[in-house]
Amino acid sequence: MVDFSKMKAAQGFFAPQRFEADVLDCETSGSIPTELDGAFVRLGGEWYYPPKFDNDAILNSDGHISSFRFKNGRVSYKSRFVRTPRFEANLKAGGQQFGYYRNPYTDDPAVQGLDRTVANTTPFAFAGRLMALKEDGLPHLIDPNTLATVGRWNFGGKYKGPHFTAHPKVDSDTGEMIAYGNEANGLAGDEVYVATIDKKGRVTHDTRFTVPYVSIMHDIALTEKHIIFPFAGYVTSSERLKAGKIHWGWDNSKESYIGILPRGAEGKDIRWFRGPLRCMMHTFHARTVGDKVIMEAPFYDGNFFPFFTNVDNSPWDRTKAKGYLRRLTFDLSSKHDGWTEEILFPTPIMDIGAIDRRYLTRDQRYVFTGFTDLSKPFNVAQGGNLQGRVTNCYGRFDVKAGQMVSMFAGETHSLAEACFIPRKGGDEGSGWLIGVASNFAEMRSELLIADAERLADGPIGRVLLPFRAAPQVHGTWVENGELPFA
Ligand code: V55
Ligand code: FE
Repeated sequence: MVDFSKMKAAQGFFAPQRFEADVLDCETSGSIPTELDGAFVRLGGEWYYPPKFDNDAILNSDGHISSFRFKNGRVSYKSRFVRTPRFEANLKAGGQQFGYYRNPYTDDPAVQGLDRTVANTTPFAFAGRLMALKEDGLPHLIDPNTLATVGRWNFGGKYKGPHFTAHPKVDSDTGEMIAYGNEANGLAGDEVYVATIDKKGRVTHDTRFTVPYVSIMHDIALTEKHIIFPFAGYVTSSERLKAGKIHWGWDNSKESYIGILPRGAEGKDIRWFRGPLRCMMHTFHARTVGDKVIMEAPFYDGNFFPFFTNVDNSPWDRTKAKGYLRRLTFDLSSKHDGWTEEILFPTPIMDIGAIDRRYLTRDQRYVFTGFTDLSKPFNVAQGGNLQGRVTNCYGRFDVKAGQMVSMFAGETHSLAEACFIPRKGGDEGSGWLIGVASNFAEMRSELLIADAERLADGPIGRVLLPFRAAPQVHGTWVENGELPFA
């Protein structure tokens, strides 16, 4: 029996949809650039069965992968559930057998020992393969044309960690990937596994290090010379998990840590820097300049996730869940174990966004992300009572000049993560910015396309879906040829 009636989040725009979609030639408005030949692949979570616990993290919902395939000015849309061992086991049993986010002690006995990952975070194309990633499991390979799940992939047995990050980084000059996984020595374990993988998909180096305390280590930054590992605030332990709690809690008494590991070095060579508590989830980019490492990242003031509750039982503080574009500078020639920090823009931003990945390990000028422009209208009569709570704009932030140019999505719209598509042969930031908007007035989704150098002109085209698109955590543009599209 499938019964969503007791689930709090089962109503409204983000109510679970259990179907898999195919739209062969989508309705569009404006113009769809004919230069675009590839696919915008998105991944997110959708509950196929309701969670066992109503206060579980949305991050525990089933992976659902979708793709907007662009060719000759036409677009087709497709979406499929990621058929993880967990999804298949639930489908066979006809219900949710898995408990809280990353806590196997809360699972039904029938599924003890089964891979728990839902593969719901990042789609990633690398070495001719499309992978669905989540930080508590191995990659799942996906057929780029059918979106069928092929199976788990550990780089031919050469990637030796049990977990693979949702945010591997690819060196824009060498094509080499850096991937890692935390809790590599078991549940709530303090070891991180790091691997270097060449552009053909061969693991060429790996190592391990231990962390000052076990925390979410969701993203890293990569320079020509260094790997930067930020973490802060979230905590876990065997005791906590055995007590049947959700994997992470937030501890306001902790400091932030950022580890810097020279590329190709052994884990013991990691150098830890310490700073005031922040919620450090995603990064934009970083560079090494002489003895300095400089990173730009959208860090929050405090706990971003209300479902990872504070360990001191204090209520979640919405005012601290604000992200700012920050620049952190580390001086490797100094013995000082802190960093300097500046906020580059006064406007709070979404902590996910895009850069021109062709220049990932170089000095960069532009960061693209969503934010809420409170001066723009929201149509409450048509879109509901959401004013001030929608991501109504994309911005291009010039981190050198401190300038921002923005694009308004519409008066009943809220945007998911922005994706940058480079123009072939173009300079940094030359290309298109695309992303999916929820249109609350019409209860359906639109894909917006803008010229990344002319955001203020607004979208040049839209792809109109006749339903609410599958949810998205992250998305990626994959050029035809990078993967063998039909
Ligand atoms: C994040 C997302 C996750 C997860 C842990 O955005 C952290 C951060 C969608 O899954 O499992
Ligand atoms: Fe992420």
